[in-house]
Amino acid sequence: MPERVQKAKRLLRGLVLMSALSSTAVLAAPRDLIIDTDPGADDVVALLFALASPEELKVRAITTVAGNVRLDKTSCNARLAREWAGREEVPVYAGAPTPLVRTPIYAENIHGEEGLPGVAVHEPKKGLAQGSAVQYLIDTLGGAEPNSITLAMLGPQTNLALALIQAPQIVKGIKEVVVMGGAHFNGGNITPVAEFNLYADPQAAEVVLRSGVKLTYLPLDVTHKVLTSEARLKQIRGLNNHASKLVGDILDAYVKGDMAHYGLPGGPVHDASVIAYLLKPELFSGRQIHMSVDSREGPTFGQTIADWYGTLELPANVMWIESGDAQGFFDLLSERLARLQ
Ligand SMILES: [Ca+2]
Repeated sequence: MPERVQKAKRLLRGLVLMSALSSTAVLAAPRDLIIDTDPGADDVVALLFALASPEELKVRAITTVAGNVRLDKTSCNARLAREWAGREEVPVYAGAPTPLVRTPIYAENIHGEEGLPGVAVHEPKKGLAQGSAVQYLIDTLGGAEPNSITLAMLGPQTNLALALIQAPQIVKGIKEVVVMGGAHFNGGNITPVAEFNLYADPQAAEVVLRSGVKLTYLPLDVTHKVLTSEARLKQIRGLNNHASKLVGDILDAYVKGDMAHYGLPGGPVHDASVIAYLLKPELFSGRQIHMSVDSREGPTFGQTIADWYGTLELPANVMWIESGDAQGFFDLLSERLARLQ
């Protein structure tokens, strides 16, 4: 090969390397994130997971909503998670105490009276931020650079729906919305066909869906494949810090009901999958599909209609995640929990 060709090839390789390095540098900037949540056992695990990952996730705020338990309790548990993570600089804003239209429902049978099974709940040292979560979303998303802020939706989508109804222009500040919710192949967990977060406020999910924002759904289809096991719980407990003891105690109590009800060998940690997806999307796989939500009264209230096979020939409006690497998830969760006190 002539020397000048070799020289040109070396130069080209250098340029490719430089461009790869510069794109890595761009990717390495932490993602601006707002976590909207209704803690909830799995929400608390998700919050600890996210707050232990500051290199990738810049958690701007935690916004709370009624869901698993009443709003005062979800707001207390969100502040507890923040305290346990040693991240009290992250503000917690309380949001909607009731769904948009339907009568409120809670899941105290799963998450306990306080919304947090297996551990003692106390009043956290630091209080709530002033103002409502809905106003915070309007102000923050409205004032943000275009496509700059990600929302992790870990409960009913009431807060974001209210913000979008009051100020539809805020959609431009949103980079993407990643939802734990819905069910298709798996079937539901609150009715035979509906998953709790969508059933608790289907009209809110419809508002978010109609806004045209980039949406990813992590439904029960995937969370029921990412299950605890004795070895995985031992892996977490083996970290031997306060956070891992808390997560071990919470999960021990939380997974029992699901294991018995579904006959599963372990329990799902639903909301934490959203954080794992944001940190390491390669652990998951899915498809761009068309999805709608049934908000009519009746036996299919709250069901997500996920057109996995493209039967309706409608444009795709969500990324629907269908499977995940369970051991990869627990390895990542353990690695992050190890960083906490
Ligand atoms: Ca939740």
